[in-house]
Amino acid sequence: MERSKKRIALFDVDGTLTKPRNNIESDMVNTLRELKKKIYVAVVGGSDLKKVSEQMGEFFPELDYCFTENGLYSLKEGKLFHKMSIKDALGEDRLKQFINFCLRYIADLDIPIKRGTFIEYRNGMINVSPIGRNCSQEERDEFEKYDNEKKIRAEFVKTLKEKFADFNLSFAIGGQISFDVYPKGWDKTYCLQFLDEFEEIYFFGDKTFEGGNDYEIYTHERTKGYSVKNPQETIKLLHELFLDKEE
Ligand code: M1P
Repeated sequence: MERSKKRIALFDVDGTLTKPRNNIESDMVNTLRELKKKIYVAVVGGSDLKKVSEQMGEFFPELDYCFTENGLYSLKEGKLFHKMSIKDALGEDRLKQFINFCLRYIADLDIPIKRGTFIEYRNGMINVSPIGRNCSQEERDEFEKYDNEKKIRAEFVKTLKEKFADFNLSFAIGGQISFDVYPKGWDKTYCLQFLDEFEEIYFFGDKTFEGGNDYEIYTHERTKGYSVKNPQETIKLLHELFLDKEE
């Protein structure tokens, strides 16, 4: 049966479809397959294509839309159709000033451990990690706990907001060990411009609190926002909203 363009379900990835930075599990794949028989299915993640495609695993080719880096690198039915660059928006000089400042700030940070890849440059955003992105899963879990208590990332973001107030940047703490930086307006709502044809957009995310990277899209007038705590809660909600309903 032809699906109508009336409804689309749009999901955050980490904490919503998968455990943070983990791959999708088979119960979620099966649920999304059932859902796709009824409505369109898309994801919007802060991460880049490599990470989102790894995490979505066997369901990745089945996505109707895949908005990586908040939609700054967007695919429809597996094909790239839109790309935006932070380098062009900010200019090399400002970009360099910003990166240099972050590296100095991290060098002076006294935290229990540091690893490598403190700055990850992506198409549409910069990802900054005080511990370094190539820490192990155990080290990332430890950092998250430490950061919850010491607010290392929140302090860092506060400093950057003051120092670079005229750069027109947004900051989002979306995961466990890092935060994302991009021009204002390039948050997850950016992807909504590509979904004009849908009457109803159901958004599911876990970081829906103010300051979380799902907040803007969760509260946006174009979406019906649902806040979840983990993938199991997402599955439960999908049953209540779509799968267990006779249509
Ligand atoms: O999808 C949420 C976030 O996932 C990762 O965060 P972290 O590595 O800190 O757990 C990053 O890819 C980040 O960009 C993204 O927003």
